[in-house]
Amino acid sequence: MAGYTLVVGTRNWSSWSLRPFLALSATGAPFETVVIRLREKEHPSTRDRILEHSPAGKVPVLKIAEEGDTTLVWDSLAICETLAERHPQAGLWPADARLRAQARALSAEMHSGYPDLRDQLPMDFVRHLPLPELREATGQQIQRIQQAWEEALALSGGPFLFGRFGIADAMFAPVVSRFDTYGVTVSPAVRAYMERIMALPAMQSWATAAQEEVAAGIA
Ligand SMILES: N[C@@H](CCC(=O)N[C@@H](CS)C(=O)NCC(=O)O)C(=O)O
Repeated sequence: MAGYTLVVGTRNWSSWSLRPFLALSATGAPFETVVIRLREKEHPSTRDRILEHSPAGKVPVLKIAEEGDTTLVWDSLAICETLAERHPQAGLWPADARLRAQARALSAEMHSGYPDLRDQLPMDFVRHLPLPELREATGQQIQRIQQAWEEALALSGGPFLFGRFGIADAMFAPVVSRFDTYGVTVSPAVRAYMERIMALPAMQSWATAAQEEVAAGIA
């Protein structure tokens, strides 16, 4: 059986790391977590430490040890795709081809988009912060995300975006956290979806780890 190690950044801040953590947790496979402190400038800096694990110089990274070899998968969406392929029973992509196409499109939209949202509302998992004055583009991105979630939930019937919890939910989980942190106004359907995501055991365990980082003064 393969041994998984997931290399992640500081849990309170690393939105990219949260996604594969949720997807890997959903497979039920055992895994170890290695945490690298983000925003460390002194040697060994964050960059030095990440480079010990991946030449791409970014977290998250999944290491798959099997048959005497270790395969590195870097990039959050690539890790999720790899897990979907290796754990078909986890249903990380919907079984229905049309829903799967929508789930893929939405995940890719999240992966490559929403620069203003990322810039103005960075993930700060455990804190509650005032909503800054939003640029027009940020407001539009917040509206687009809510519209996309409502459409997906209506299309699939829920409880998650495409039925059971999957990659699209994992990709958007950091946005759920951001909406919560900054008290973004959301519709009742979006609020209910956010509560379902926040209640996931894997989200709770991420929250506990992030709280410990904040209490220790490292996040
Ligand atoms: N496209 C990448 C982005 C990963 C990324 O930007 N990771 C940030 C942390 S959340 C990072 O490694 N920052 C460390 C640095 O830039 O030194 C992915 O999806 O995994």
